[in-house]
Amino acid sequence: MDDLWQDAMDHAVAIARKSGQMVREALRDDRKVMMTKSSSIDLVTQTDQKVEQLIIKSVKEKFPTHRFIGEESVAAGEPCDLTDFPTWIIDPIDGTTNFVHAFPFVAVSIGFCVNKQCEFGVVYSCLQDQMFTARRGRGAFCNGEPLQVSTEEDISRSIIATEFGSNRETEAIDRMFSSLRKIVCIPVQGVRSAGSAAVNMCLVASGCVEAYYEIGIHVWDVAAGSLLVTEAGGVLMDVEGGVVDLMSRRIIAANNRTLAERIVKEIDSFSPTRDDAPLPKQ
Ligand code: LIP
Repeated sequence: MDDLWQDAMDHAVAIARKSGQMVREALRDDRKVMMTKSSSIDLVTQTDQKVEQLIIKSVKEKFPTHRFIGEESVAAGEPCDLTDFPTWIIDPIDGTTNFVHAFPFVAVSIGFCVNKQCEFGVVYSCLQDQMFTARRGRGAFCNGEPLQVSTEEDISRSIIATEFGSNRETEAIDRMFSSLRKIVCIPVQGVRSAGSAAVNMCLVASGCVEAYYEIGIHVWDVAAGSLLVTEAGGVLMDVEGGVVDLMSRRIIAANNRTLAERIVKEIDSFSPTRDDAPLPKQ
């Protein structure tokens, strides 16, 4: 296995840890300084922006030809196009609403793709000091300890995680809650929402949660976590059962295909505007 990307992964771990320190420090003084994006509940803070700038600046210095997809860069008008070039897919604070409320699931998420394939993923759950890492073909780890998904095959003996995002349009809400009701009434043993897609996927990789699904996420929320799940022995699937498309804003991350396919049966799906959809003409 070539070690071509090990240097990049080592940098990702180091900058994620440094970013996590910034987040913890900001919790004390400026987490309430926030703005809104697509709606009054789609939050962004100065810390989101500072962390993303720190990560991108540090990567550009070491890997000047690499490209970026960053949540706040895209929000500022940068294109969200995944090409074959080495690309860093960054969510500076996954769980921004949690950050503003000091709710303890706040993650720095860094995925790295080449030829549209994830080579490594790093998720730093910085209030819990848990560094989740995965390198394609080499397993998934938390603080250096190997991760393995749950072995449970029976969804009625499972915990399922999901989120409701920031879309409050009636059609989307109706479908999300119809899906939730059907899954709760299987019945499953529990439903959980960490408030962070990346943390939910780390919980699947760790075997604490059997599956996570969501419609409305973005590629930066799930790029790193997707490799953590598969390298821990789990599977990814589209909510309608096909191959997952990280730009589609839809995902199921599960411990095995049996549970993933069972969840597909209960989801009333819909298709948000893709992350790589052409920007509206000015
Ligand atoms: C969050 C995602 C979560 C989703 C939230 C939000 P952010 O990411 O991790 O799954 O439900 O609406 O998008 O915005 O905190 O980076």
